[in-house]
Amino acid sequence: MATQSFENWDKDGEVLTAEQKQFYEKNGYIMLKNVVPQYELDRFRHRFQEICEGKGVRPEYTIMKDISIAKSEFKAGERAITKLQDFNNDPVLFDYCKYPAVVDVVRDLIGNATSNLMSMHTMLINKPPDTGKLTSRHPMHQDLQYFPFRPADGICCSWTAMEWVHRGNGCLVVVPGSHKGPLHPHDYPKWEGGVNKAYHGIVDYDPNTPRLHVEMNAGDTVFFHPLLIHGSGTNRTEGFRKAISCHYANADLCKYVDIKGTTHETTSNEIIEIAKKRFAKRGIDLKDIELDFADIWRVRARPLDGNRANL
Ligand SMILES: O=C(O)CCC(=O)C(=O)O
Repeated sequence: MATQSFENWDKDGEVLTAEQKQFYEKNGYIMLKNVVPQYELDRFRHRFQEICEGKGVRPEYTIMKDISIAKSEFKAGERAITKLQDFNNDPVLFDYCKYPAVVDVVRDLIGNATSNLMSMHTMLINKPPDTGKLTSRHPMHQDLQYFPFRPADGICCSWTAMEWVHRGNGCLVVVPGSHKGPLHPHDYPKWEGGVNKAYHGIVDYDPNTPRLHVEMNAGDTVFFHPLLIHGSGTNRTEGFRKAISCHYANADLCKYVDIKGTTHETTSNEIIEIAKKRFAKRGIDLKDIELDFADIWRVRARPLDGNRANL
């Protein structure tokens, strides 16, 4: 197999300099300016708004609502929806995952020009104005908690700001270098105002851990490692804070692993239950069927342009 770019942190990549690659290797993230142009972001925003209005919604999309807004007068539509997931087959939104300026960077971080890359997990995060219950926060967590494939170094997330994101509207918060540590145990935080579905946080996370607020303009993109500890703050503005994101895996390197008996079994059980409910809505009863967590990811994942290799 050809050398992966990340095995050569001291060499320039195709688009990143050796210095930029080393920054990622040391800190677990890198933020690049102006990666996605405004006209593409406008297409993604428009498509998201259509989905919020129920137009062209495919059965596999996961549409998540803010727990406190869902109980308020804004039960539906863009005001209530915090997240759209699983848009790998969306004719407009998947263009983000394929966007060359994003993919080229990912290749430099987890593979090389010929690696078979897969889009594993997709999200459009729409952080609405907080109701005062602080449910717009996202607890500090590691994305690897949700993934039954390894190695972690073969996975990278791109997260693109769709507008100005800053401390006031709940920008991303990262703990630089934390990707060098282990995967920590996760659970729902015990927040008074409630916690959104599947927003797990690191148990016993020390809020005094030094962290960095990543303020970004529209189109700026942060690339980060799946073990990087991160989260996001409350949206204290009257506007939405939108970002679009894709987790990529190098399918030549990564393989599904059995996570039974590990610290992320609770998360996987919850995701399996969500999947079963979705089938039940379509009249398919899987109540007594044992679903394999890896199969859920096999169905979700989509190759970018190559083949599935191991995934
Ligand atoms: O966009 C955000 O607020 C954080 C999203 C995030 O970290 C996640 O969904 O895993």
